[in-house]
Amino acid sequence: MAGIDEFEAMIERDEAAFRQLMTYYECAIMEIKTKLQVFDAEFQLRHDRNPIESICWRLKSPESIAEKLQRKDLPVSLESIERNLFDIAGVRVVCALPEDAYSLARSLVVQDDVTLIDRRDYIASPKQSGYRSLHIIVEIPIFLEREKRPMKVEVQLRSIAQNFWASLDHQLQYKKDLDAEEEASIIAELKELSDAAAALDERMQAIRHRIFRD
Ligand code: 0O2
Repeated sequence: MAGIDEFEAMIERDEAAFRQLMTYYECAIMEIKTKLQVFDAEFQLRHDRNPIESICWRLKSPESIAEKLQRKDLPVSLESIERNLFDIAGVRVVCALPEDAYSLARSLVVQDDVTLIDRRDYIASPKQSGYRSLHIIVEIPIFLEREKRPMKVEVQLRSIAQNFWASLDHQLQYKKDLDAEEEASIIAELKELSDAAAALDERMQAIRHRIFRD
């Protein structure tokens, strides 16, 4: 694949600079994680419960970066990665319920060192597959020895039920040896299960409001 070869050649030429850029993204992830952990601790103090179930993160793999540059017909360079791809640094926040996803996203974007770049609400408007999640792209500065550098991070926020669904759906994407009919039937069933998970979330949310009277 020409795009992958070009990407590999670019990394070989500029390995130190590529590693440095990835480290900067990792630093931005650390900043976001710390902010989320602070919200969680503060929420526990004020409301006696934790909105965050778990936080995980990843740096986009070189293969996935190369594939996306090629798919979008973008130049293969470090500048192009930084300018055009906003999901190199990814943080996934699994919240108890969907309303926690919204409230955590709000808390994050109102911070004065965080800038909202993009917001995709796949909870309000699920994807065709049934995928539900709130995605925000934020820019946050990292403080290096000699400079302050704004970096972009994609934060995906979703409920436990939405995450359960997305994890199983993700496994299907690696299973490409299914025959077409079986695959279509699984996709249709997954879509139904996504709606069932959304109904479960709604009922759980209603129960929470009854318990906490909020
Ligand atoms: P990874 O980890 O990045 O290799 P864009 O080109 O930006 O408009 P993009 O990047 O596909 O489109 O953005 P989108 O669709 O808003 O979000 C992409 C990410 O959301 C995916 O990352 C998944 O993590 C998640 N996602 C989107 N749709 C689905 C889905 O139908 N099922 C599941 N399980 N996850 C989904 P990447 O790029 O696949 O992975």
